[in-house]
Amino acid sequence: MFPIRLLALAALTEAHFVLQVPTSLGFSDVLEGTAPCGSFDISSRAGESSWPLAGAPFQLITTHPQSDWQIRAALLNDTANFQPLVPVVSQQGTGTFCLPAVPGIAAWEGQDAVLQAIQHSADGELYQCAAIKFVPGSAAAGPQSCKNSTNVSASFKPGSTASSPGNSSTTTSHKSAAEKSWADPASGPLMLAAPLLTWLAVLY
Ligand SMILES: [Cu+2]
Repeated sequence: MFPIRLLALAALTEAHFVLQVPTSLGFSDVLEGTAPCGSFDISSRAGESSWPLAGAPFQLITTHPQSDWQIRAALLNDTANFQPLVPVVSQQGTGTFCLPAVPGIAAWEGQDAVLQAIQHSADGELYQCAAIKFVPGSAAAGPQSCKNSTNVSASFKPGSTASSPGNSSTTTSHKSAAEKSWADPASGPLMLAAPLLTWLAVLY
């Protein structure tokens, strides 16, 4: 009995996070720290989701009590160039964490893209991806399950402007990509301002 119990405990401890919406390219407990997609093939189109430019739900389960999140996207034909969809999210609490309407990138409408979720956790950086395609139209309705667990809270990190949250060696490259994005009027901070205000209301 004891070894089985120990195994279960270990599995829970190592679960890190599991992307639920959109459909993940895959989840591997052991290899979730492997960039850019937790060891899964970034070019896979398995489970491709349509992503309305006005927003789509983003939902996961986390086992870490404190994390910073990056939610980014890249074109399938340019996967070295991830762009932030939202500023860095600072999140507390374990369980379900959901953002009901993460906006898309208008300039990429109709093109194959890859969503990437990065969890900056006590275990280091963890990754999952999803095949998505930005489509026109109003925000998609979130699933019933899109509700933060009672002990889960989140806020945008002040001054993060959707770049990298910290002090890792990759900050510089992320930042240059982000700055390019913000310089583009089509996806600049003014365009994001309205959805972000909506979100803050939902998050609190
Ligand atoms: Cu973990």
